[in-house]
Amino acid sequence: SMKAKQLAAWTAVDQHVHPEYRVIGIGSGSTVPYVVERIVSQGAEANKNRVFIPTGFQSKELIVSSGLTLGDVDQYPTIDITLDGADEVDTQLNCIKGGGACHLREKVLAEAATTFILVADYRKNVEYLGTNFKAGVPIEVVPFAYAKVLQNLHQVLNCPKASLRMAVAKAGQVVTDNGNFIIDAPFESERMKEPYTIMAQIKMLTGVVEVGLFCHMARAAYFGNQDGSVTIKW
Ligand code: DER
Repeated sequence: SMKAKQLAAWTAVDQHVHPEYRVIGIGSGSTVPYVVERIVSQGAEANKNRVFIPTGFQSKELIVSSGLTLGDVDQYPTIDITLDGADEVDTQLNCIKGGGACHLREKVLAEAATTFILVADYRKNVEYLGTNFKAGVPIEVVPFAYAKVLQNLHQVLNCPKASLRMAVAKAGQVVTDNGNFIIDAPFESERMKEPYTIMAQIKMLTGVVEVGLFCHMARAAYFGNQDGSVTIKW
């Protein structure tokens, strides 16, 4: 719910976005706008020397519309802190990302960041991945290889339900900010208990650009709860 997202975002910003942080990565989704809202509230003085790196079109629009300075990832290959949402986060802080089809650039900024922080509502706070998020592991693939990768998932990785992500507000398939396609690959719960294994197997399939499993990357995860409390995993 909205309040829970805002709670998570504000708490994370207050605890991690220090005045000396100059280069800040901003993720995508519906929770991150509250992150930006809280950073803006730190004031013009605090933000005047900062640059904000986007993880895609939505993130870029959010930065610009909030009056914050847009930075280019080429100029800032090292980022002080990246804050982003997630589709689900397990007890080891592994997470599923890519519900919004932005996980390639999100993972680049997560890896480039000294500190990577997740913000989400209580629905994303699980013991094992796949508990609530049933759509499957998002996989960005180059168009040329999507049918081959689908076949590999069905026949080699034993994931019969893997499918090409079709668009809702557009005829045909989803196309990412990078011009690629998305495959959603639902694995049974036992295998989702070892996300690193699955991530590595998928990543090795030629034509796969990036996998929406972020393993051992986050420093902490903030979850807003319905009762107004915040749960922190680290
Ligand atoms: O796609 C992603 O990984 C985004 O971070 C997104 O899925 C987060 O979801 P939210 O809208 O609940 O913040």
